[in-house]
Amino acid sequence: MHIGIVCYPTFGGSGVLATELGKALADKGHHVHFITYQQPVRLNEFNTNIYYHEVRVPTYPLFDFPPYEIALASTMVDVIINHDLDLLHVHYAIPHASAAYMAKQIVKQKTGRNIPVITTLHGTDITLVGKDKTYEPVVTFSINESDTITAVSQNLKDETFKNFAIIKPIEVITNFVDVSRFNKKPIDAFKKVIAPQGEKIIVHASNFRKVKRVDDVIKIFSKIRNVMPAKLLMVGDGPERFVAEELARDLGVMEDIRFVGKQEQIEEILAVSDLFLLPSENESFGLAALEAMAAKCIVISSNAGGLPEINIHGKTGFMANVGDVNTMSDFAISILQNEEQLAKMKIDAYSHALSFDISNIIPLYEKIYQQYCRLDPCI
Ligand code: GMT
Repeated sequence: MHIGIVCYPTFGGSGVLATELGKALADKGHHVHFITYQQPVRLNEFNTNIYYHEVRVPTYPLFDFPPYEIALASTMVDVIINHDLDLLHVHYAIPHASAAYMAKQIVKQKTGRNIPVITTLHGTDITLVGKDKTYEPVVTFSINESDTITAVSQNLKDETFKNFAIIKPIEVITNFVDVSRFNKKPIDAFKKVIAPQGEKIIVHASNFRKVKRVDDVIKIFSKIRNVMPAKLLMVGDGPERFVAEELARDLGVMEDIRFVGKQEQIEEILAVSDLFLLPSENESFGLAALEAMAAKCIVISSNAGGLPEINIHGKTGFMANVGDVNTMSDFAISILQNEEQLAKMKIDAYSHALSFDISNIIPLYEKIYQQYCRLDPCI
């Protein structure tokens, strides 16, 4: 099939997920057309079945806010018509679902074709930004106008029905991970550089937005460091980075923390790590935590949103209420001091991640696409 994928190209979970989906579909023989304003970060290999269409947003002195949505819709129209796409799959509702609606109407008027639109809801497009009054009417309308709606967790599906007047069914298709990519042997030399005395390695990876509560990550780490030697790797970047750095200095733990910035080879870091911290205020799914589990890293997280759907308390890691840094650090200290239980939980985390392997999830999306297939066989 000829599939258009629209997503954010940055390090955010929805862009990562959409890119990995597109790559997997291309490997299966589909022609995948990415439509974004920048090359997606995980789109780093050549594949003859992958095409990339950049959305250019011309500026003009009159525009304080260049109209990205119009440029996006116009690019969608161009790609749909000139590459004869079978369908559009948009990731993250804002503004992708409404731009897709506009493109659909234009294509219909120009060619008479009804291009199917599949919208995948990812998280903050519903739980944070989307329900803001400024966006809500357009988000509700464009979700309802999608031909198929999917959400990445049961929790996100429930939140969508709670916050928006959705009149169509929503199918849950969870995030996935390519376990073979993350199940890596730790590089000893790398581990030695980070933890020269064999200290336990703790990791956090996110876009350092407020919703991630990176200050809680620092507080939990400081409590762990008070009772045992340990190192913390902070992967990613974003608005809360300076708050985290300042807090680390105030708590006197900065020398044991490395802010390593945005990393494409996150699997190398996870492979040497023992424990992943994700104390988020909200998390529709927590793709970063799933990737950690696939790398045999246990997860200590909040119990917000969809996290209980992936982090099985006492098996793959531990959970506590949002902001309860004492309980999260108590769990961390007790497991890091128990080598035998830590080793067992790492294996359990890995086994659980296997159920979210890419090979189980891609066919679920393909099944949706089949409904809109114009050819036989459908490829
Ligand atoms: O907040 C992020 O990490 C980025 C955000 C995005 O949409 O780019 O992630 C959301 O989508 C991911 C992929 O489906 C989910 O795994 C994340 O849990 C979700 N983030 C939140 O709900 C805060």
